[in-house]
Order: sequence, then structure tokens, then C-alpha cells
Amino acid sequence: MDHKELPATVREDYISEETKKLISSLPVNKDSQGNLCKYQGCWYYYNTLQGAINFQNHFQPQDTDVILASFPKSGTTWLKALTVALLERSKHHDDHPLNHPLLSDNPHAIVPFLETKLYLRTSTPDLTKYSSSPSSSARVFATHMPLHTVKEGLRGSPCKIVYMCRNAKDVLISLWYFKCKYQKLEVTRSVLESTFESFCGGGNFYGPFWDHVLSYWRGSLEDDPSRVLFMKYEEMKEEPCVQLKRLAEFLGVPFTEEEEESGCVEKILELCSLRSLSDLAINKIGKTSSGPDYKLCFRKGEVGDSKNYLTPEMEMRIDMIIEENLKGSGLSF
Ligand code: PAP
Repeated sequence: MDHKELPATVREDYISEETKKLISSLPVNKDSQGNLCKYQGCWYYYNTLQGAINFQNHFQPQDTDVILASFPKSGTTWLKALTVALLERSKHHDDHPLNHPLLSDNPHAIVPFLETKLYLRTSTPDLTKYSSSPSSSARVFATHMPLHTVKEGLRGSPCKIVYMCRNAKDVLISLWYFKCKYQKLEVTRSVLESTFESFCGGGNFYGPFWDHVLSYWRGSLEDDPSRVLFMKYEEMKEEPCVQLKRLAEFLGVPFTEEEEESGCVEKILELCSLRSLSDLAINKIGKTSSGPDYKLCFRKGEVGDSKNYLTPEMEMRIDMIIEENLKGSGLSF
């Protein structure tokens, strides 16, 4: 990819003098797209670091805010869609199904990322249009930053945070595919191998994966459990109704008996399914102003797809790294 074509998140043209000074004191690293530095235990491209710092210094939380967090390729798009559908459902009964925001916009456009979208270029973004609906006061934002970094921007506000995690091997394969498609590279074993090495070394964008996951896992145990909800992609696939109800309760919008009887849980799951979302015109042809085509958000969405690509040696190595790093935490995949 030509440098001029690099996504804004990867470039280095928004960083302030202060951030440049900070970067000069941080560990640095490089990948095929650009330079990274390690800030508060997590690797960022420089513009994205600026976005994270802008967020930390200037975000004004509201107690009703909802933050959707994840490591990239862990089910963020799905979590955004489900959350929007849950919070919007009172406004979208069967008589107005076509008005639903998910039918005309991509989940990433409805729920923006804090550090890579809202705060990337500015410390004073206009957040007024991000309420989940005009009648509801909940604003919904997303992030790939680890919990301790997010918390600095929340300044003690009791916002609700939902984390979606996914097993490392499927995340890796999803990253590989996305990287090839987004950078218009051929999907080759050699790109897989370099993505694998960088993932296992922990020096990849937002890595190390295990520290990211652990920040939220520990937060969900140590903080007030009504504050951080830890969800797993695999559990969402395995028992979607149970997990959707869990999410609804956590967000303070539990399903009523009447809703359950009328099939509302199943309708939301259907609306937010990979098949339904990827079939919509907006997701087939739309794209963000600076980001990838929306169609790249959707691939297979399967659990265990990594088996089709990783050699037994690769699997063993990644399993060992994850096991070693999660040891004693009580978290397993
Ligand atoms: P992001 O980090 O770019 O936001 P994210 O949405 O977290 O990506 O993850 C993309 C993965 O979620 C893809 O997985 P795959 O490559 O293994 O197929 C994508 O297919 C999957 N995905 C997207 N939407 C859904 C959905 N509605 N239901 C289930 N999985 C989904």
C-alpha cells in the first residue's frame, strides 16, 4: 500500500509536539504499515496514540454512556449491532421495520470508535448525534483500547463497559484475511506467517492480545460487576438467546415476558446475524470515509475456522503462549 493511501489511523500526521516527545520516551516497533509505540502496555500506530490521548484528556463522560470494547476481529461489529438493536427496540416495532438504523447504516457508523474515529483528529468532537436515540440518553461508543487506558478517560464515571473477547486463533485468522483484503494483498501463507509472528510476539496493533483480554477480564471480576460485562464470541454463537438476555440485563433494558413471548429475542438475533447484515445494500456497497469497505466487516463468523489454516505447530505455539499468559487468571478458551 502506497504511504499516501495509508489509513489515517496508521499515519503520523496528527501528532502534537507533546505526543512526539512522549513517543521518544516509549518502546517502539515497526510493521509492514508503519511505526508503533507501546503506551500503557499496548501498541499503537502514532496517530491512533494521539486519538487515545485526546480521548483520555478531553472525553466528558455521562453516567449513562455505554462503551463497547474489544480486541480487533473479536466480534465488534456484532456487539455493536446487538447493542443498537437492544437499545432501539422500543422505537422499532413491527410496524416500522424499515426505519431501523441497522437497515440503513453499518454498525460502525452508528457506534463510532473513540480513538480511531471521534478523537483521531480532534480533542473536541461533536458527540451530540451519538445518542442511541433522541428519546434515550444513552450514548454508545466503541474502543479497542485496554481497560486501564479507557478508564483514565472515564474519570470515575460509572459508565457501563461491555467487552467481547474471542479465541486467539480465530482472531489471528480474521486479522490475516482482513489485512490482505484491506491492503489489497494476495491472501498468502507468507502474510499469514508474518501476521502469526507479530501476533505471537505481542508487538502488533493493540497487542499483546493476552494483556488486552486480561485487562477486561480482571476488571470484570474486580470492579463492580454491574460496570464491566465480559462476553465471549464463542458463547454468543453457542447460546445466543441466553447471551443476548444477559447483555440486555446488563445494559438495564431486560426483555419483558411479553417481548420474550412475541419472539423479540429471536428477531434481534436474526436482524444482527452475519447473514442478514451482510445481505443489506449498505453493507455490500458502503464504505467509511477513511476506513475499509463495509463488506470487509463480514466474512465467515465461524468458531474454529483457524483449524483450516494453522499448522499443528502454529496451533501448539499459540496455545502455549495463551496458556502461559492466562495462567492463574481463571480465564480460558
Ligand atoms: P473489527 O475489529 O474490524 O471491528 P470485528 O467485527 O471485531 O472486526 O471482527 C470481524 C469478525 O466478526 C469476522 O470474523 P471472521 O473473519 O472469522 O469471519 C466477521 O465475519 C465476524 N462478524 C461480523 N459480523 C458478525 C455477525 N453479525 N455475527 C457473527 N460474526 C460476525
